[in-house]
Amino acid sequence: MMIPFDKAGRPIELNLALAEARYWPHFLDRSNAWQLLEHLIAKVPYRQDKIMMFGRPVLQPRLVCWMADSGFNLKYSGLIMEPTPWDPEVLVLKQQVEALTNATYNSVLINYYRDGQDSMGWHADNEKELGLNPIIASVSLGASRKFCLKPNQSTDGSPTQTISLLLEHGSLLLMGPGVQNQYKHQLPKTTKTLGTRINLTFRKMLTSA
Ligand SMILES: O=C(O)CCC(=O)C(=O)O
Ligand SMILES: [Mn+2]
Repeated sequence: MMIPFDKAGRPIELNLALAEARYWPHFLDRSNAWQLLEHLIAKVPYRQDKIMMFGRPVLQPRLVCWMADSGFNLKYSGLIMEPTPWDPEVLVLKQQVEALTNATYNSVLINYYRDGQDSMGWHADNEKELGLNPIIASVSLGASRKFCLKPNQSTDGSPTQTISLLLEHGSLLLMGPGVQNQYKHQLPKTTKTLGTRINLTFRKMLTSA
């Protein structure tokens, strides 16, 4: 019998100190991934919120959609977002991610980066609603973008070093135990001319915000 997810192959271990993360460059095959990207561009109701930066309201540099089981609100950047109901293709993707990562999720934050100027600053996904040691699975579609991880503290007293990896079209990055507690991550802006990217971070909320 064919196991549908063995195409993803063996993941690359990131070998992080104090945390577990692994990366599957070919989680989705390329044509499925393009089809899914087009579907998500056309069908997902995105929003662009204003957040306070240095005391002034500014538009966030990306579009977002919070999709989750009913009743699971997300609190982020001082806003409460009520969930959009599951899109059927996102639910299929969720099941594929669950099978590969051996975990379950009840929500996903979908981020739409229109070009290299859209970005996400340093943060950890450590809201109390995610519990003590969240596992977050991140699927990337479209333009490849650099993703950075920076430890909160160095383990040997030397300055902390940022680890960068390229998140490619159709890939899956599993941020396992330790990543949200011991590291921060970001998706920096780039002056390179590149197209749209959509990233989906699947999460398991234990309670609603
Ligand atoms: O776009 C990415 O790769 C990162 C997204 C992210 O960190 C988040 O949604 O919390
Ligand atoms: Mn994050």
